Amino acid sequence: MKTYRVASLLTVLVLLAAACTPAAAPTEAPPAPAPTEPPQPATTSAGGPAPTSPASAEPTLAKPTSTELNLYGWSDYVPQQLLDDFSAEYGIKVNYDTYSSNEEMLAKLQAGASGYDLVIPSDYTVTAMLNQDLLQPIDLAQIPNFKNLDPRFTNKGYDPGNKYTIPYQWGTTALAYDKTKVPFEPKSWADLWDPKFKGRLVMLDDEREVTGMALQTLGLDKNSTDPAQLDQAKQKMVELKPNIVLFNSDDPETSLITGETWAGLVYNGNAALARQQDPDIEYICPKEGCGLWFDNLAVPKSAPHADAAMAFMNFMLEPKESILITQEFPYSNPNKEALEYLKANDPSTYESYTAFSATNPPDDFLARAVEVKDVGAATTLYDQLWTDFKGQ
Ligand code: N2P
Repeated sequence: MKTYRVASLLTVLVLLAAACTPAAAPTEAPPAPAPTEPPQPATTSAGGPAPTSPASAEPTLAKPTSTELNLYGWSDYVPQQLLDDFSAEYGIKVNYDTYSSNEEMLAKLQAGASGYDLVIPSDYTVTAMLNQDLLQPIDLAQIPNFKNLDPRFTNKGYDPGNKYTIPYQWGTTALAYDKTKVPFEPKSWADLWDPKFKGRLVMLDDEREVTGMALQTLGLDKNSTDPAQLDQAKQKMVELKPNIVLFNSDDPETSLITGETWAGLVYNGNAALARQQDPDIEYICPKEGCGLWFDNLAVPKSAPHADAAMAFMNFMLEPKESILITQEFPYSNPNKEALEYLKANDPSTYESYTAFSATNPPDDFLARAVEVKDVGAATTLYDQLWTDFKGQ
């Protein structure tokens, strides 16, 4: 008993000394035995001096032990080079499975798909996933490159404090057109209903954006949950159908480039990709308004390789990795250090990025862009409307 008291006292003194020494790591000291614990032999209970490690501002990053990462992301959205770089750095094989809409990804996870480590939900889908307890928290201490992000794109309402998500890309959903093909210059969504556009429009296969556009055209809230208003939107969409030749969310830019379509509702990156091939492509936020979205990396609760997912989130925020995204899939990049890197290392891409409304929307464009919000129970109204509309 006497031996124990002396040992405890020694331990406390050692801990105190460790806590007072700047170079020591107090958290690594063995805890003092609780008084209720049975006495320990003197040889093991005294504890040695706490192991010391050099003081450093950089947190120690956990090295993933997983050897695979299953990414489930939008099609045409994550550059193969970025995945290859990650594999080379960490010895982790990446499998990239794709989807074309938030709804497709969510339905798959809701149905119990459990092999995915990383998904890329938009804002409103983050809300839905959090409400359904489908995501796991992330440890920002393991993602020091988070500091590279422009604060305008962190701490958003759908995930205060970025407890579950890391910004990936952001953008708008608006009207792209080929100025040499359209019969007149569109200024408003309502212009797309003109019979001159018969069989010449492309629409994203995106129920919230297309319905939202119809609502905006009617002067209604893009996130309306009123069944009567949604019915009005559906009627309006049905009237547009003769002008729509294609629903495509993967590569709608192709039809604009080939001339199959003259105009349509697309994501900003689609317009930017079209513009690279065809300088006559314009991209506007019509006077009734357009869409605004923020896509994020997130880790499903059931992820088998969450450690690899966390490592990837930090890795893709490295400026030289992040610019691979902008170079290949020119949506808007929330990583301000990456944009600086792009400016210094690839000035021509940076110049096209800053000069075009799709990648760098002017203030008056953004002022009319409305974020898609989770509509809770009304989601089924949108789902039903979309099925009816597509089937008609
Ligand atoms: C990539 C689609 C971009 C995602 N094909 C729009 N939120």
